[in-house]
This record gives sequence, C-alpha cells and structure tokens, in this order.
Amino acid sequence: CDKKETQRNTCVNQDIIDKLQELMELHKAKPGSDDRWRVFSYGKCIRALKNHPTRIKTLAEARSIRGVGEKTAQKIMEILNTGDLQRIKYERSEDVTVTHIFQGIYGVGQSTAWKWYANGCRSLQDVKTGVGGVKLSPAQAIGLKFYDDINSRMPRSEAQSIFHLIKPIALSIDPDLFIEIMGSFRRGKATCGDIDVMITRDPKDGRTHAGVVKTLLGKLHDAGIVTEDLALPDESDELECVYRGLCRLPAEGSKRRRLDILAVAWESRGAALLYYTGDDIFNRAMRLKANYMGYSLNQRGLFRGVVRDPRDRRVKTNKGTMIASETEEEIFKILGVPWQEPHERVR
Ligand code: DCP
Ligand code: MG
Ligand code: MN
Repeated sequence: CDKKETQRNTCVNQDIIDKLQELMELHKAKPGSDDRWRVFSYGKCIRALKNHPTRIKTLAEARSIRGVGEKTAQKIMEILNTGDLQRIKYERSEDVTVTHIFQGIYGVGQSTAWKWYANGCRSLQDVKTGVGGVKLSPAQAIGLKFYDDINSRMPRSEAQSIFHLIKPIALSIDPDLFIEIMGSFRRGKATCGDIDVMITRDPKDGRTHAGVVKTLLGKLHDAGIVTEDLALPDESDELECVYRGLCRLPAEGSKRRRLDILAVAWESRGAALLYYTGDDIFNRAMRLKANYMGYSLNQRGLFRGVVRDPRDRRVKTNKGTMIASETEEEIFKILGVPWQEPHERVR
C-alpha cells in the first residue's frame, strides 16, 4: 500500500488482511505457546501483505511473499475463493473456546481439557463442582482456586520486589550463591507472567548448592512469600532441579504469582542462562539451528554426537559430548548466531 492507501486503511489485499487479522486476534486471546507462535507468524504475514503492491491471484504468488508459509498461503487462497476462512469459525466454536479456558488451569493440558469437555464440563464452575466425575490433582485444585491471579501478568516492578525479598534470604543460606531473575524479566519486558529464578554456585571451594533449594523454600514459606507448592524438586539430583509454586508480596490484597526456580550445575550456567532467558520461540529457533548443524542444545549445554532412537526421538541412545555450556557467548559463537542481548531475543 502507498501512504495514501494506508491512511484509508485499505490496500489491494485488504480483505485477506482483515480475515487473517481476525484469526490472529482469536489466537492472541489464548494462552498456549502454539498460539503465541501463530500470532507471531500471522503478524509477520500481515505486515508483508500490507507491503505487497499487487492483488494476489495464485497460490504460487502468495507463497512467494517473504513471511508467508505454505499453510498461510492456503488460507489466502481460501479467502480469495470463498470470501471466508473456516478456521475463524472453528476457533470461535464452543469446544475450542471452553478447552482453552480449561487449559488456563495450572497442570491442565490439551488432553485433560478435551476429556473434561467430553465428560460434559462447559465452565470453570462445572470443573469446580465435579461435573462428569472430574477429579482435580492437588496442583490443579490450586490452579483453579487462583485462576484469575495466575492468568494475569504482573508489572515488572512487582516481579522485582518479590525477587528482592527472595535474593537476600537465599544469600543468607550461602553468600556465594549465584541467583538471578530470568525469563521475561531478563528480556526487559514491562510485564511478567511469572518469576523465573536461576540458582547455581561455583564449586571452586569444594562447596555446592546441593540442598539450597529445599532450605530456601522452607524459609520462603516461613516468611509468607511462597504460599503454595505446585511441583517440588526431585530429590534425586540436588544440583539440577526445578521447583514450581505460588508466591506473593506479604501485603494485604496482593495477588498470587507463579514462581519457578531452576537450579543447575555450575558448568551448565551459560546454557541455562540461554534457555531460561528465552523466549520460547527464540529457543526453538536456536535448537533448530543446533539440530541442523548436527548438535543438540538444551538447558545443560550444547552437545555433539547425540543419537536418538528413531522410534522415540525423546530417547537418547548416545548422550553425546558436551562442547559448550559455561557461557552464552560461546554457544552463540559455535552456532554462528550473532550475539543478541536478552531484550533482542524474540523471534
Ligand atoms: N522455555 C522454553 N520452552 C518452554 C517453556 C519455557 O524454552 N516450553 C524457556 C524460555 C522461557 C523461559 O524458559 O523464556 C521461562 O519460561 P516462562 O514460561 O516463564 O516464559 P517467559 O518468562 O519467557 O514469559 P512469561 O512472562 O509469560 O513468564
Ligand atoms: Mg516467566
Ligand atoms: Mn516460568
């Protein structure tokens, strides 16, 4: 569109843009990371269409636009041929809407949500009253009780305030701990969905952070900062563990906020910083790049020679050799990705 046309908010492909925009808004209202991925790619596609000077006529033409993938190209053709997009009706349908609401309960994924729907649940109230014999796990019950709190994002300042309470308590256990706030906070976002805390420690003096997470959680409960546990760390590996729970500012009327703690071995700190800073879409791109180059990337490090079972890709028949893990910089370098500051890591 030229400038004049943009002002009138119309261009030659405006009908296509409108439908894709409508679909994007429906995905925006949903919580999953797949939805975020779609919002991102529809956004890219819409921007590309706005800059496309001619009326699209064929699939090949749609496909040739940078930012338009095969599936979106097919949607464009559907809009051209029928004037409509069935996917919009589908996304608006009751089952899709209701199961997305259910997935806002902590610990409820797609399969549970659709099972509850099949059992006759149509609302959070139905779930609460056990319609269709639905039973909640302890974590899901907490997720339902604090549904609104958990599904609202906190201002960055609140995440900072809570972390400023947690950090000195952790350092009182061991002053040599490394403890940092990660996730969207480290990326500089104005709001945070939760508080992601990473813990590790240099074992050069022979001491480690083994047992620290457990001690810290006891103290945070005592201080009224951590209020509910959702998933306790696995006791089998105290150097590398994950905790999920709820916390709050110890003040009247403060909301429950999700707290994640990730403890990692010192040697993995760079890979863990990279993973835990995200965002998830950026991580996906980095993992994909690593895989193309024959490597494997996770929160522990960058590995060479990982062999996976072709029948189940999750099973590693060869664990491979770790080739980088101590700094984010070396991982970027080996993958041939120009350094990006945390706030730039959004794909
Ligand atoms: N992560 C990932 N893949 C996932 C989940 C998480 O790579 N499926 C990584 C990248 C995330 C980081 O862990 O940035 C923290 O996860 P969160 O779910 O807390 O996401 P964010 O902190 O990025 O966003 P939010 O503000 O919604 O918490
Ligand atoms: Mg987070
Ligand atoms: Mn998190």
